Parts: sequence; structure tokens; C-alpha cells
Amino acid sequence: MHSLISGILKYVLILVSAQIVCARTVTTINDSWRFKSGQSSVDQLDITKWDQVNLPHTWNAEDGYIDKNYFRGTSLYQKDLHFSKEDENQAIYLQFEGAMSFAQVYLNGKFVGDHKGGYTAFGFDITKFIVFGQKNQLLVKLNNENKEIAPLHGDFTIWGGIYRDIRIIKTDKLHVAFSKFADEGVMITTPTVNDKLATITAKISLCNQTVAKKNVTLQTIIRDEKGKTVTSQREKLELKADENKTIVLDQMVVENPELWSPSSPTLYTAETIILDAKTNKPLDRVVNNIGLRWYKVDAQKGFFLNGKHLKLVGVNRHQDFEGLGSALTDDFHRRDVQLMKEVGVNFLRIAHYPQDKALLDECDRQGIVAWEEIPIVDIVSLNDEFYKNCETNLIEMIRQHYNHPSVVMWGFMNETLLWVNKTISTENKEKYYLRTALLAHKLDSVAKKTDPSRYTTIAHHIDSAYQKYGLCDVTDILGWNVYKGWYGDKTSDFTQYMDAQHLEHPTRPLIVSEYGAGSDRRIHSQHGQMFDFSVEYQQQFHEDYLPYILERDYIVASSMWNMNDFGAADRDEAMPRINNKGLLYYDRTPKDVFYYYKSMLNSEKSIHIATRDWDMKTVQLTDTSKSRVIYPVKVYSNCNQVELFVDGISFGTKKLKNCNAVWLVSFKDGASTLIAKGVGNTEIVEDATTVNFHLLPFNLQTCKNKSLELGINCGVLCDFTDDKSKFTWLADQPYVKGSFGYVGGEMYRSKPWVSGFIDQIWGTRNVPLFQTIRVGSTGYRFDVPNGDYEVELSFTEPKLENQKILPLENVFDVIVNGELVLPSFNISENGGQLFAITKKIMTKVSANNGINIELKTQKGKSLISAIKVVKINE
Ligand code: GCB
Ligand code: CA
Repeated sequence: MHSLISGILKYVLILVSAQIVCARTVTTINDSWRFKSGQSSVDQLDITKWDQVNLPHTWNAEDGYIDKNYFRGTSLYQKDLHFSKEDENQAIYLQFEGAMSFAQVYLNGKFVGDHKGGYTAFGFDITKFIVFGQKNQLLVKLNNENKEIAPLHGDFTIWGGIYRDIRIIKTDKLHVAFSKFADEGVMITTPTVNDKLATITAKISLCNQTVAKKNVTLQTIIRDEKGKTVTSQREKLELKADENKTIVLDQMVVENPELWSPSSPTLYTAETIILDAKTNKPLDRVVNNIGLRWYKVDAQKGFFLNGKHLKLVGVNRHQDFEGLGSALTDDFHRRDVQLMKEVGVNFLRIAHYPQDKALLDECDRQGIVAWEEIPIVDIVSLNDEFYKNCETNLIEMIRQHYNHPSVVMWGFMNETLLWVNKTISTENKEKYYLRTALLAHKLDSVAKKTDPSRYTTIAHHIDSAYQKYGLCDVTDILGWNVYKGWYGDKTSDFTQYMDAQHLEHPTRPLIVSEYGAGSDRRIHSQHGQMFDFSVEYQQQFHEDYLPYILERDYIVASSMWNMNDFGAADRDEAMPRINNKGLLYYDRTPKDVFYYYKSMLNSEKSIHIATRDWDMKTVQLTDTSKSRVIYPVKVYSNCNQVELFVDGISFGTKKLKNCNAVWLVSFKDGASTLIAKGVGNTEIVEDATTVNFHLLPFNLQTCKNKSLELGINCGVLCDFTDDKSKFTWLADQPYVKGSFGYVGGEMYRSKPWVSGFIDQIWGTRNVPLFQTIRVGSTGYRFDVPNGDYEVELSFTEPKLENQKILPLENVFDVIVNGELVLPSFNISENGGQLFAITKKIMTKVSANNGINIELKTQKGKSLISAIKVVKINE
């Protein structure tokens, strides 16, 4: 009994002392907000009728996925806050991790402050605005229009809202200062790091908000990963009433440091405590992670970490997620870094803006080397206000993420000359170039002054104007965004470009800051082509690029575009409002190409059968005598050799080249089980999956007495599968007797390298089916058996102005088995310009004549996007 009581007492004592040690409390206030979209003033509004929301929140979670002109404007957030009488002698700080993008904050009707910039944290000391012991009204007026705030434009959606955490920090009136740049108040540097020894110092800002002089002890404790104190120091200080003081600590020495690196991301912690000198009572406390590492960039040999060469290979990452926009809880950010680790990359370009602290913390823990940047993208404003905001955002980013060992370089511009020709008049161009270069120089010096320990960097697209106006030599490192083989040219032109750059400017450290290709899991092709969005072309693109990058030491780092599909509301591609160049789908399901990277970069043995992006295939047999189809199966693996089994039968062992091998497998109708096994490994590496084939006969007459449903994706060499119904329209093919296909005509290409055209098509989910068109065909034939059929004809008309291929007016008769079903059909006049038009027509097939669809031109050319033929009755 006695021991129980003393046990409880001890527990209570621990609790009490624990409470005292928590000199600072940090609590989110993400819950129970009221939200009013499209309002800028509270007057005459009944707040109880506003939406009730929790943070993180974006007001574009719906329209950001539908409408190019998603809502950009002002909205209001309101929340009641309670502070007790006991809080009265505390200092209270309101911290926003991020709100898009111009925030004005009011407490109890009084203006507290504002912030410009949607991606950096900010905060305010709200102590003097609080009424203690009562309800306090917090109001945030937020606008995501960005007239003078970067980015002014960009290939990504500007999700409005308070999309990151908000916190209340309560601490003693004497505390680690709340900085106007919303940093930690403790800026840690490691002046010396080598194998034998590291030194650590910090700049600490303190603030005494009491009316009396105070004596305090400032204590810093450095601990290792196990929590053991490695070194510490105490310093006595006197702070006058109302004084702010910045202290630079004496250097502390860590002997035989455990270095931070991607393979061993050891972290130390630095605990900063302010104690009352008399009572020893802790007044405030903050903790930061430290990584001990040193690094160097060499224009010839690349990146060196802790004295050893480290090829940096990685990804860019946008922060948003399918259906949620940017409103993500921290676990999403951590999970993405874990996926990076799984794929085996060691480098991350945090594009194109500062991201959540949770992401950087995870990079520190997982050992990902990072480039972080502010979002000056596509175009700059020549206005002073814009310059000032850019500078402030840059300082905020650097100071806020200063202590993260993962960050080794700061960036501040991406493709700033991209929009010159679109938006700047000829007479103003020269001025634009010069001012952009001036801004770059200014920001570079701001970055170096704010953080002399890190490199600066910049990303350009391929345009000689960057060189001409000196924009290539502003920063320590230069990034090129290269899309050869996607926006024109060939993938092999990539190396030519990079090698020539390196040869001409041998002292410039170069990064391939972007390269990538889009894909859509509904689109497949055995003849993948640039800009067809097929899964197969994206794989080929990366299989071409990555080996080039790995072979070249002068390429300091590379970051493929992009880790994940992301919201880009301006895009009208296969997946409108989305940029689909991800290694992962928008919901972070890995695409098969993810495993190419994994095989290449993660040294752990792995194997992956690359059929997951399309596991229900419809394929037509190639001739009458066959009942099986020959179809390629690709396996990604870093095993030297792999054996493939289909339904238990071996299809042989293959040596892998570039971490992949392709087997030509003969498949039966229905499901087949695939197993791939790494050969000659001590551990078992294998992968198994199922794929389904729906085989269509070559000779359609053999479909008698069977259900028959077939489709053709006119105008492109890609199969298209509806991701909901799973129906597949096969790639366009010429008519051959007994089978089906087109008679005459050509593929419509809006640009030489684009299959089809790129504009939003309304009224359909199956946008790519419509974006690809056969033009000038005289018809299609289907040699189907006798019976009653439904024929579904799909049309759309692209924009006809400013294109060379199509006449401005196109009128044609559609005749099905001799019956004029669509006389003088003009797609536009039927509402079909950029709109999906589908006509279902019944027809009877008799005397083994099949279905003959004639497209008879009256004016211009015939156009057709897709055809589906379904047998209804015998
Ligand atoms: C770029 C841009 C990036 C785009 C990307 C693309 O060069 O820097 O913001 O999203 O190309 O997909 O075109
Ligand atoms: Ca089509």
C-alpha cells in the first residue's frame, strides 16, 4: 500500500515537473473554423450560416479540378479563441504554416498584420490584442489572386485557402524571439565538419517583454540520436526591460561526429532552454535537428558529400493530392518522402515553392538532399512591390528552413523568360530581360547574405536569351529543364544539348533540373510516340534519359519531372487540369515506370512485372489461324537475369539491360498468372500478378452466336480504355478483309509532334478518345456477322482557326449500310466544337455484308474520333 502511494506520488511529481519543463506550449488551432467563400467583409453577414471547416482547407478542392477559371479572389475564415486569465502573463504568438497567398489577420476587430506569399510561414505576436478570460474573434481575410506576389503564372494550380497548420504558441514573456520572418529564432551553423570533429554554433534571438531587467541562463544541449548529451553550454545573460538581444554561441565541439548522408542520415538535436537565473525555472525551450555534413560542387566531377562523390539523382515534387488540392495533413508530406526513399532517389527539388515543414523534417530523417526555391515562375513583374515580396519570401524560406541539413541549395527562379513572347511587347522586351537579370542578381546576393553556407541555383528552359542576358552565371549552380523528346525533338537530343553546354561552359556546375513525359493509364501503345500520353512512351522516355544522366559526372544532379501527377488547371491535355508527368499517379499509386527508377536507383534487389498500369487488355488476334495473341511483357529489375513464367510455363531467362527485359508471350483469352523470378540471387526476388486478355478474333465472322462489342480509337496508334467501364477502343488500323478498320485518311496532328490536339473537350470523361481524330477518311468497315447492330459514332471538331491541316468548314454525309444517317453533317453546327458528340445508330447486317460506314465529303474533310459497334440481336 505504502509503495503504491509513494509510486503515485512519484508519478504526480513527474507530471508536475514535466509541466514545468514544457515552458512553451505549441498547439494547433485547425479545428472548427467558419468559412465564407467570395466575401471580403464581415459586415451584415451571419457567421453562424458560414460553412464549418477544419484546416487544412482549400476552397478550390472542387473547381480546381473542373474549371480553368477556378475561383481566385477573397474569402474569409473565422474562429473563436479562448484564453484564460492565467494566460495573461504569457507571450502569445499566432503562427500560420502557410495560407494562399495574401492574408490579413484581425483579432477582435483589430488589424493584427498581413502577409504576402502563399508558401512561407508567417506569424504575429497577438498578446496585446487578446481579451483574457473571454471569447476572442479571429478573422482571416485571404486572397489567392497574386497580382504582386510570386508566382504570377505557372503550370500549377494556385489553391486558395489556409492549407497548412495554424498554431498558438504560448511561452514566458522572456522567450526565444518570434521573428518577423517566422523562423525558429535559433539559427544553427556548423562552421567545421570533418571525419574527426565538428563544431556547432547558433545565433539565438531573445526577447524580454517584461517591464523589468531579467537575469537568465541560456542553455544549449547537443544530443546524439540516442539522446545522450554530446556537448552543452550555459551562459548567463542580462536582458533589460523590453530588450531584444541576439546571442552568438561559442562554438561547441563534437568529436568523431556521426555524419549525415543519404545512406546514414544521422541527426543530432540542439535543445535551447532559457532558465530564470535565480530560480532555475525554465522560461522557454525550443529544439532543432542538426545534421553534420559538408559538401562541395565541382563543375567536372559533380557533387561531393563528406568528401565522397555522390551522384545526386532525384525528383521534383509538387505538394497536392488527388481530390484534395493542397489541403494536406502532414502525413501526406512524410509519405511522399518515404516513397522517394523507396524508389531510391537521393535528391529532391522542392518545386516550385517552399513546402511543409513536415516534408523537410522527413528529408532530414530519410537522407534526401534538397534544393528548395521560391516560386518566381514563367514571368516576373517589373514592379517594385513584386521585387520586395520576392525578396521577403526568399529570406523567409531561407530563415525558416535554415536548420534543415537536407537543404544544400536555394533557388529563386524557374523559366522566367518563358512568357516573354506571350506577354511582353517588342519594345519592352529588352527592358524585361535586363530587369529580370537585375532581380536575379539581387536575389542571389540576398540568398548569400542570409545564408553564406549554402549554394544558390536557378532553373532555365532552353532559350539562348538566358545566356545573352547573363542569367546563366548569376547563381553557383545552373539548372536546365530539358524536354527533348516531349515538347519536340528526340530524347537523344538531350545529351547533345547537355554535352555542348558543358563543353562551352566547363566551369559551370550543371543540374538537369527537369525532364519528363506525360502518361495516362487509359492510353497504351506498342508504338508509343511523343505526346501521345501512352504509358509506354513515358517508360521509353525515362529509359532513354536516366542512363545518360548516370554516365555523366559533370551532371551534378538530376530531378525528373515529376514525382507525382499534380494539379495544373491551365492544362487541356489527356487529363484536363492535370499535369500527368508523374512517376506516381495523383493518388500516389506507383506507375510501372516508378519501378524502372527503383530498379536503377535502389540497390536492394527488386523485380516488377510492368503490366499493372493495364491489367485488362483487349487485343485483336493477328490472323485467322490463331487463338492466342503474342504480346510483350516488360519486367523491371536490378537482378542480372530474370525468368518469366506464364501460367506455370517458363518463357525463358533473360539478361536485363538498363534494368529491363521484354518477353514476347503468347496469351490465351481470359486471365493469366505471371511470375517473374530473379535468377542467381541468394535471396528470393520475385513478383507475381494477373493479367486479363479479352481476345477479339481476326476474322469477325467467327464471332457468330457470341456477344460482340468492339471499338476503334480513330486517328491514333493508341488503345484507349475507359477507366470506369473498362471498355477498350483499339488503336486505329487500316481495313483488311474479314476484320475492321479505316479506308483512307490520315491522323490529325495539331503540331508535328502531337498526336491529335490539345484542348479541353467538354461533355466526356474520355477526353483523349476525342482529341485524336482521323481526317479525310472515306469510311470504316467492320466485317461482322449478320444481325442487328448498334453503331456508336463519336465526333468532335478542334478549333479551326490558326491550324494548317483542316479547312475552316467541314461538312460530310454519314452513310451506314447505304442509309444516310447524318446528312450534311457539320460537327460545329451540331454543337460539337470542342464538345463530345456521340450518335448511336441502329443498323441491320445481312448477306454477310458487314457494316460499311461511309464518310462522304461535301466540303472540307471528314472527321471522326471513335467508333463502337455492338451486336444487339442475331
Ligand atoms: C517546366 C516547368 C514546370 C512544368 C513542366 C511541364 O519546364 O518548369 O513547371 O510543369 O515544364 O510539365 O511542362
Ligand atoms: Ca480518337
